[in-house]
Amino acid sequence: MLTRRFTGFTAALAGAALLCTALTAQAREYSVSTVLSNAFPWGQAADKWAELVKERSDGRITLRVYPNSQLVNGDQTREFSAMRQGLIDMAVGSTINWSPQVPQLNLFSLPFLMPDYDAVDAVTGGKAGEMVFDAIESRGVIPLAWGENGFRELSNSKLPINEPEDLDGLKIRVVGSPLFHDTFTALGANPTQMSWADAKPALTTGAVDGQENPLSVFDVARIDQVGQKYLTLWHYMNDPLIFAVNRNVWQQFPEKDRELLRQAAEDAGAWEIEKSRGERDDRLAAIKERGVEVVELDDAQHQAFVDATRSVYNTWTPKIGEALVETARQAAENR
Ligand code: X2X
Repeated sequence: MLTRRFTGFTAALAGAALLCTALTAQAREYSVSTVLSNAFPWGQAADKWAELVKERSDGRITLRVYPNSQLVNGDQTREFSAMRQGLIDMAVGSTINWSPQVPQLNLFSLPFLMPDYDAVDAVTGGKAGEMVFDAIESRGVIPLAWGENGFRELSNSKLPINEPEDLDGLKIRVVGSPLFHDTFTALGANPTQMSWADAKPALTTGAVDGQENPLSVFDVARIDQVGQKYLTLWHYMNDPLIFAVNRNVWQQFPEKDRELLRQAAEDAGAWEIEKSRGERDDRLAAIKERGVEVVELDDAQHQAFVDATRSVYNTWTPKIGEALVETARQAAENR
């Protein structure tokens, strides 16, 4: 009896030891944070990254995507800090949401810095992009590749916006950087900062009159259903995404896995950028089809918005860094 019990106990111990070995030998799962789910290009970019990494590592490395900013309780402006601290292993994040911790990331939010996709590619793919990546790395996070949330367009429930004066007094939901507060204040609007999680409820109740987001977000989140009847295509900023990894996590990977992760991020980013740009016309058609009144600005109207926000560009340039802004400006100009 005693012997049998003892045998049972040793067997259990041996079993536990085996389980431990199996667990340590088993590949670790790495968390990847995103704000938007895979109903949107943003979440699809993260899924693609996970898929490529799994495939190319023969299942050794598993990335698990956690959408809706759930790893930071909905507060997307804390994503970068959480990744730096190691609460999150990796992220595909917006430059806007990380800009409170990395001031250089405000570059992309400078009003009308990048007029078209070629300008975006010239900035992210050139010296300015390298400078931005250096700034991220100096803050303890390893950036790997670019993706794209898209050109942010302006919607509201009250009236067609053709000129800055139309924004007078409108309550606009804005994202996490104080730069947006300054931009909308310069335009005469009444900006309120809130997370994406709070934005749709605020639009639904009429707590705010308007918002700005890429067409893909407007389309997939069905922003037209919460009373946003007017949409102005002013392309005032492009919102790039960055694939990145916590530094300690990165350092634990052998060189060949780092290369695998980086290449997979680049391929996923390029895939997502092409797909999301390619879908833009169809999204716009779908939005119009639902009865949203779309305003496209002529050159003079566009210039009026550029002029009205020039002061923001000038005030924020030294905060971002004169050299970085100048490098980006030239890249955009010589695209
Ligand atoms: O909050 C937003 O507007 C969103 C989803 O576009 C970002 O996270 C920047």
